[in-house]
Amino acid sequence: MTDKHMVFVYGTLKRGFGNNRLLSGSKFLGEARTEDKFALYESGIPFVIEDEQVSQISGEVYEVDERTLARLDRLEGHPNWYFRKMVNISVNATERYETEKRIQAWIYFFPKRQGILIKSGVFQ
Ligand code: PCA
Repeated sequence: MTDKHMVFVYGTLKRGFGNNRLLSGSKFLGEARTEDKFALYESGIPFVIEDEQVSQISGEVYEVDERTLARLDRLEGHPNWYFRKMVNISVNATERYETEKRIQAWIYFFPKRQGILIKSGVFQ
């Protein structure tokens, strides 16, 4: 059994965006948001900044295997471009009888502000 990792994605790895193909073999766990506030910037591509508190960030959570995580790291340039860290995430209920779940998942932060601030925390 290979290791499983939870990954929270907020940008080009989401459904409907080009890089989501890297997650085509991974389990989608639901739409989600960060528990803590961060800052989402965009200049063509999105960047979440760890040390600025603007809004919760919206995205999706996937369960990925070791190999997929390594591919994501390569795509995002971890740890030299984006860097991956563990954060607290609330995953939306997918069924009416469910409640939201609190989990810990990896997120790709970016080290410096770039482009315009998206105050809603939603990249689209
Ligand atoms: N890809 C990663 C980080 C930013 C980006 O565009 C993601 O979707 O979470």
